[in-house]
Amino acid sequence: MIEKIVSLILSAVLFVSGQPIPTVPVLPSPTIPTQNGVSANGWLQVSGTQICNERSEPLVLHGMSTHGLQWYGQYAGPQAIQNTASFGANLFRVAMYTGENGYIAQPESMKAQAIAAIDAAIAQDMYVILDWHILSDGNPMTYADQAEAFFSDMAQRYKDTPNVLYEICNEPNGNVSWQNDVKPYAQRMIQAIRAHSRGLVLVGSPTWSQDIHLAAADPLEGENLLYTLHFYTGTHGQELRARIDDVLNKGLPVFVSEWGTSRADGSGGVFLQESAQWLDFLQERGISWANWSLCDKNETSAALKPGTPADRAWTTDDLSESGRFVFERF
Ligand code: IDC
Repeated sequence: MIEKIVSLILSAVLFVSGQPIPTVPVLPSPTIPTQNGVSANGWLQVSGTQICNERSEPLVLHGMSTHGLQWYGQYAGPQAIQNTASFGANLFRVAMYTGENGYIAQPESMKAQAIAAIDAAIAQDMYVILDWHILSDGNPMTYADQAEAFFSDMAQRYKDTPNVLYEICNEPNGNVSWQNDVKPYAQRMIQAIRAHSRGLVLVGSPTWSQDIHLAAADPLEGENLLYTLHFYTGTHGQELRARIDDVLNKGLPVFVSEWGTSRADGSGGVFLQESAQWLDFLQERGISWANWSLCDKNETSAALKPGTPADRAWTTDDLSESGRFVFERF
């Protein structure tokens, strides 16, 4: 599309100026409008605090997170993922809840759903985060054995696939410590994943993945690790942004694997001015992000209007206020 426009402008200019019109090749429109997909960038690596592509060029990932697969799995299907890619996203996050009738209650079907979603994102040339979505089970150690078996299996399955990023614990919360719970848990998962894959590993922290300063004071050993910071623009602001700058200065790579335009409970607002301020901040620092969430639930953080079908293409008319704002920023 861009090539076509450039070529048309060029032709017009040359026509008016009376010079011969060179033939500028018009490339066929790619199925995926994003120029920042996996085929163009390959395996990701962390260099300093920045994600880089295979050629060590900085790369920023932008996209959507699903809601819980067990509730809104239809929006993790091939058509919904293709729709998201067609708006320009190069990232998709597959939120597989552990509690709340998720993986722990039904491991086989949840795993099958996660694999189907990952494969659909791969088909769209997207990077895709596999998110072990702990929430009501606040301490990742609670299901560490299941997590270890799961990540070992998935890292083996996708060992030759540069698309997949591993988010090992969505949001530790409650009575949980970095040093005694999250860090040792992360060490176990990193070992399990690294036995097969060099893909990026995203690590959470206590207080719903806000305590990156604790990780910065006592970081993990290893390569291609990033630390997640989650925020909701109706609740979190300057204090958390200052915290990000603080840890970046200490050399800690940060990935915003979940943020919302609402309050932290997923409702209220939407807070678009605050959201713009946040996204500008992230952009200036080259920080990647995924927005919560791709579903039609009647809550302001949902990107789709209630009743939006998952099995057809979407126009901006199908997007909620939040969805219009976020998709515009891809
Ligand atoms: C919220 C959903 C809401 C659901 C609730 C409990 O938006 O519909 O009822 O979970 O499952 C998070 C979590 C994310 C939350 C989201 C908004 O990672 O699961 O989703 N949030 O509350 N952390 C901070 C906010």
